[in-house]
This record gives sequence, structure tokens and C-alpha cells, in this order.
Amino acid sequence: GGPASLSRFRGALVAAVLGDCVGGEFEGAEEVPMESVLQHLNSLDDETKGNGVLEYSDDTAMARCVVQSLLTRTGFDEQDMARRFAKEYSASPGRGYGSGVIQVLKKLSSPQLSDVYQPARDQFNGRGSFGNGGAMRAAPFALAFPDLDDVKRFAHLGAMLTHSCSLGYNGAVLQALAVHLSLQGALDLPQQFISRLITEMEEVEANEATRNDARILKEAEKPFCERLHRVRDLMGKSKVSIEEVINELGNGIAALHSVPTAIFCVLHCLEPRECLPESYGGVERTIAYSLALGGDTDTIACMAGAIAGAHYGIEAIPQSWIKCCEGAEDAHEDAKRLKMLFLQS
Ligand code: 8NA
Ligand code: MG
Ligand code: MG
Repeated sequence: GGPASLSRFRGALVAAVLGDCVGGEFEGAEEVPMESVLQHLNSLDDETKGNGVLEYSDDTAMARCVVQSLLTRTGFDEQDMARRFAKEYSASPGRGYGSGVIQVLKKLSSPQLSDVYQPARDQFNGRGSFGNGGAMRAAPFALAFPDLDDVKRFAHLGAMLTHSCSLGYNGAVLQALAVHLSLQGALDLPQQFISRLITEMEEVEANEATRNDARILKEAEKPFCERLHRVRDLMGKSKVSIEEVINELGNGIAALHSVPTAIFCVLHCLEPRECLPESYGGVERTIAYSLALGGDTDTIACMAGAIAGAHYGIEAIPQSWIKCCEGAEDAHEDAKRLKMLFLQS
């Protein structure tokens, strides 16, 4: 489809769920042979195994709260979104939430709470979380708001409900920006895509809070910009090993060590790769490659899935994968409603 077609909205929301569901198998694994990844993905096509359901984790649980809040409130409402996060957590606490964010979610359920951003600010001795929990649920902001400044502003605020460190919320802004650009067809020109992300993040990271957090954590002055430059360098190389990607970009639970990685996975898999089956389309390649990096596989595959799905559209996603993943059918329907909100905004 053309820019911002329904197929792209569906691709983004559904592939994010798939990345989370199929990535759960390897979450936290240090090394994941591609052979194991392909075996796992092949089993999704195996009808004799009865298409067992792969459950979604915190990534999708929280993204669903974001979607429902944006749709119900026809825009961003921090009180409503915070309430939904808290309610979802207390209904299903076993979805694999980060150990820190659980404290925030418990505080958010208190009826006495006057400032919904305060529990997040109190994390880690007042420094806030730099985990990727804000970024993993950022895609819906790009699907709800057509205006770039709205996407940045609301992805930031949405992340701040749990992640008040700039290295956390700026990761969410970057992820939402990547989905926004992909939805517009920007991945047709990969070099311009990465340049555009760098230009945008130069502005996003040009402030005192970012400089301060970066200094304390001994990162570059503009941490995400520096990582995006590394992504661009890796894009220019004819051969890139998995080890190199992990060393340069990371595969961990920090937003800084996973959002640029997810973006690289999408860019690297725009073309067929020797290590991946020829029969695979772009979404399958992107998700398979994300899993082979190990580490925070569900979250990296979820974020890469959202960006890739917005590029290739829903037609690129195998039906057998959708059938196997909890929440994928819901995402297919929710995407349509988000598109209506997008057109209304
Ligand atoms: P979070 O906010 O609890 O952050 C995740 C972890 O990052 C924390 O528990 C800390 O160890 C560390 N961290 C974050 N900020 C700081 C800081 N300022 N100083 C020191 N340490 C810090 O959770 P989140 O929502 O960001 O989640 C991130 C990832 O963790 C997600 O992939 C999520 O799925 C989760 N996770 C869960 C499991 C699991 O048990 N299934 C395994 C790995 C990751
Ligand atoms: Mg998870
Ligand atoms: Mg994870």
C-alpha cells in the first residue's frame, strides 16, 4: 500500500505482537544459533502441532493499554493511561515485567496518587529508569497522530509514566519516530531514513536533562545520536557479524542498547540475507534476525517488528504466525481504529 495505508497500520501493530510472542522463547539467552531461531519459527507453520498459542508479554500488554487509552480518550490522557497500566498489571502480573517497573505499576494503582508521573521519577534514587519499557510500547503513538511533533511529544509523555530517565524516554521517542517515518514509506530510501532519524534525534537530545543523564551514565553527549551513527556505519559494511552488531549496538534491556539495535535489524533485513531462508519476506527476515541477536529478544523483535510491519504491510505477515500469537487478531482490528483516529487528528 501507499503511505499510511491501512495495510501499514495493521502490519505495524500485528508484527509488534508477533515479535513479542515469538521472541519470548529466547529472552535472556546469551547466544541464539540461527538454526534454533529457524526451528522455532518453522514450528509455527506446523499444523500437526496444533498451532499452540504463544502468549504475549509485558511489551504487548502495555502497548494494548496505550492503544485502548488513545482510542477511548481520542487522544493522550495520562491519567487514563496510567490507570490502564496499573489495572493490567494487577490483572496479569506474570507477563514478565522488569523488576523496577513493577514498583511504579503498584504505586499507579493507588487512588490517592495526585501526580501520575511521580512514581516513575522516584525510581532508582530519583534518576528514573533507562529500561526499554517505554520504547517497547511506543509504536501506537505513531499510528494515532499524523503530526511529527505530536508523535514526539506524546511518545515522550507516555514513556514518562514509567521511565523518567532521558535514556529511557528518548528511546521511546526514537522508536515512535522510526515507526512514523516507516509508515510514510521512508524505508524505500534507507540512507535518507537513517539521516532523518539522526537529524530528529539531534534536536530531541539537545537539552540539559539529556546532557546530565548522559554524563552521569558516562555516555556520549547525545547517546542515541551516537548509536544511530554506528547503525549507519554498520549499514555501509558489506559483511556484518552478529557479534559485531551486539558489540556495537547491544542487545540488552536498556533503551540505548536495544532501540538502535531494532532499527538496525530492520535496515539490515531490507534485502535477502544469506543466513536467512530465501522463502522469507521482509517481516519474517527482520524478526528472525532480531531473535538471533539474543538478549532482550522479545522486546527487540517487538520494536523491529513494528517498524518493519509499517514498511511491508500486513500482506507480508504469514497467517500461520498470526494464528499462533495471542493478541495478534486484536491488533489487526485495533489498527483499523487507530487509523481512523489518525485521520481525525
Ligand atoms: P525497568 O524499568 O524495571 O528496567 C529494567 C531494568 O533495568 C531494571 O530492573 C534495572 O535492573 C535496570 N535499570 C533501569 N534503569 C536503571 C537505572 N537508572 N539505574 C540502574 N539500573 C537501571 O523495566 P522496563 O519496563 O524498562 O523493562 C525492560 C525489559 O525488562 C523488558 O524487556 C522487559 O520485558 C523486562 N524483562 C523481563 C524479563 C523477564 O523476567 N521475563 C527478562 C528481561 C527483561
Ligand atoms: Mg517482554
Ligand atoms: Mg523483553
